[in-house]
Amino acid sequence: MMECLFCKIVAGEIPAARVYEDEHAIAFRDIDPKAPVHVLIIPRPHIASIADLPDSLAGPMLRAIQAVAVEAGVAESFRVVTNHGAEAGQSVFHLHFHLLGGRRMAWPPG
Ligand code: DGP
Repeated sequence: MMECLFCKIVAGEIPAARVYEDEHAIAFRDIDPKAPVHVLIIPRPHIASIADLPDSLAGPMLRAIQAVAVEAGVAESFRVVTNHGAEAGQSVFHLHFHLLGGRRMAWPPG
C-alpha cells in the first residue's frame, strides 16, 4: 500500500514529527492540530480503519496510546478518537487514533 500517505510516513519516505514508536505502532504530531497536544497513533501495517483491526494488534495499539499520553504529558486527562468511514470524518484510510489533550474538551463532538 505504498500509495498510502501513512504507510509512507511509517517507511520514513514522508517526514513527520515522531513522538513514539514500538514494534507495532508509531505516533507523530498531527499536521493540523486541534488541541495543544494532538498526536496520531497508527499501526505499522496497512489497516484501513478500526473495522479491520485484528485481535493481535488491538492490545498493542491501546498500550501505545497509553504510552503516548504519558510521554506527551497529558496522562491525567486526554481524549482518543478514531473515525471509521468518510461520513464519520475519516480522510486518511490507514487506521489512526487521534490523541487530544492540553485543553478542556466539549461533548458531544461535532
Ligand atoms: P481523519 O480525518 O480522522 O482521517 O484524520 C486524518 C488526520 O491526518 C488529520 O487530522 C490531518 C492528519 N494528516 C493528514 N496528512 C498528514 C500528514 O502528511 N502529516 C501529518 N503529520 N498529519 C497529517
